[in-house]
Amino acid sequence: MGSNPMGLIVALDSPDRGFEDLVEELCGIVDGFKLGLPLLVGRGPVYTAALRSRCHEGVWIADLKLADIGHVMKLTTSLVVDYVDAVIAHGFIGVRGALGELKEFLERRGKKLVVVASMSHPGAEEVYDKALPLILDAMEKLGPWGVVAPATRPHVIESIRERLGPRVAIMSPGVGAQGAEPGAALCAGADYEIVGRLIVSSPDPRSAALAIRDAQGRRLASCRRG
Ligand code: BMP
Repeated sequence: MGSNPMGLIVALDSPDRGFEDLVEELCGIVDGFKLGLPLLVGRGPVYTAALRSRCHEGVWIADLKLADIGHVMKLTTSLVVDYVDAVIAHGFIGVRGALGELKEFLERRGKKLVVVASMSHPGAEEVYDKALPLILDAMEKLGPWGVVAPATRPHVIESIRERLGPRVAIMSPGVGAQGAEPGAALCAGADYEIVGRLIVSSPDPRSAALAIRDAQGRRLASCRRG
């Protein structure tokens, strides 16, 4: 990865509002969209597929946060797989009978698997970060296209990048509403920052996205100089 040093993915989560105009406004300005579970369940696949048809640029990710046996994860994924590029599953479920089957299912359809390696909220230190060495062992075996790692704890991103090398795409939520500054995760080795409320709750989402891109660029320039 690392081909786009300033990746920005917008998280669309709320089921209570229409995202049609926002997607059209941001199409081509950001590097993709992440469809959250409240939106996917609340609005259903007809709505979310129609949303995707408004923007064919960038990577579209179904954030199903799957954590089940392979058989059930494949059933769930089949509901969205035709109109997204990637699906997110939890990392703690392991490879055999779970992530391995899901990866094969997605790859046969030309789609990507993204696995949560750790999370951005404080409680991730209680369990997820402690299990990180085991999860990274599993990721080495599995070879997912991408992993999720917290912008709120850049040292976790650094250790994932060091362990998994340059090929895996690291996607980092936690920017803005959860406290991380734009660009901090990129400086730690992430490829994409995932941003929800800072963009979607702004009265002017396009300007908010462009301002985040500027801030990412400034932060990257300063961390590379340092
Ligand atoms: P916001 O920028 O509004 O805090 O949204 C963050 C987005 O990233 C949400 O869609 C959330 O589900 C997701 N996310 C997260 O916040 N932390 C994680 O560890 C993993 C996530 O997918």
